[in-house]
Amino acid sequence: MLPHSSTTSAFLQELFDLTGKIALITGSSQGLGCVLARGLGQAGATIVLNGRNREKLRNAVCALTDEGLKVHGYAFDVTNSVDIQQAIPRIEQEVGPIEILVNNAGVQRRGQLESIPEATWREVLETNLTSAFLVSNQVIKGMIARKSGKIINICSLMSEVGRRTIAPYTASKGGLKMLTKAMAIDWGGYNIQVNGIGPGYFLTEMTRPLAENPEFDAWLKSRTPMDRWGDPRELVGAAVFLASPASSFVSGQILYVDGGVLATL
Ligand code: GCO
Ligand code: CA
Repeated sequence: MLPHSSTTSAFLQELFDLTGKIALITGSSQGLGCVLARGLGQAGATIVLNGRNREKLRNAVCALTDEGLKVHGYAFDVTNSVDIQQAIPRIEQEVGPIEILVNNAGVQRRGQLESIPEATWREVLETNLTSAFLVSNQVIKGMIARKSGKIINICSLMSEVGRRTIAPYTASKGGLKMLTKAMAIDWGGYNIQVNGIGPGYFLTEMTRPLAENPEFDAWLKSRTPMDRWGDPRELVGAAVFLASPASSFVSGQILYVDGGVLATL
């Protein structure tokens, strides 16, 4: 194995280095959001965690700080426009300009569509879709002024296909895919790239009930060419790529990280 030449390291550093960049990841005190935040931090970014639960947020900030990362935490509700209008300027004042925004906040509420209460429908759409609109429209002000920025919307396999009992989530993630393209169109002229990551099935709090169900586990593996669940850390590469100069002319794309599920019937 040839040792990494210094020119190779310098080249890679140039392409994927996030040092000096500030990244806000919504819904990042646990789950995929926290794993993505850790990855962006390990790539050099100063990370700003967000969640509604102050206790969970504090624990996540402490854990990532103990790992030597530059971390801040701001508790605000990404479905509440007043909360957002106060939080974003505060973050930009106290930490600095948000150059990378990851709209990750999301909830899953399962049930037969005909028995989904209106309040549940609204909760899913507001958390998974409207939040991206609300938070991005605050962060975009600085990005437009600086003529530079990266937005990554965490879509889903369900941006393309559905399955029984998750209609609100599927609708929200389909909307998020198209909002990603719409953002790329409206904001491309300011040198802002907007892309999505579409995770397949990863082992997280959200999917634990599924993984613990032997039938679902067997079905999922039969539907996945790589025959396994994803490890959340396998999403980090896509996030670093879409957050870095390496993707400077990539916009409006959804990068699916799904073990091949979408490639097969
Ligand atoms: C489900 C799961 C999925 C995953 C993920 C897959 O109930 O099928 O919750 O929706 O969360 O979104 O991409
Ligand atoms: Ca398989």
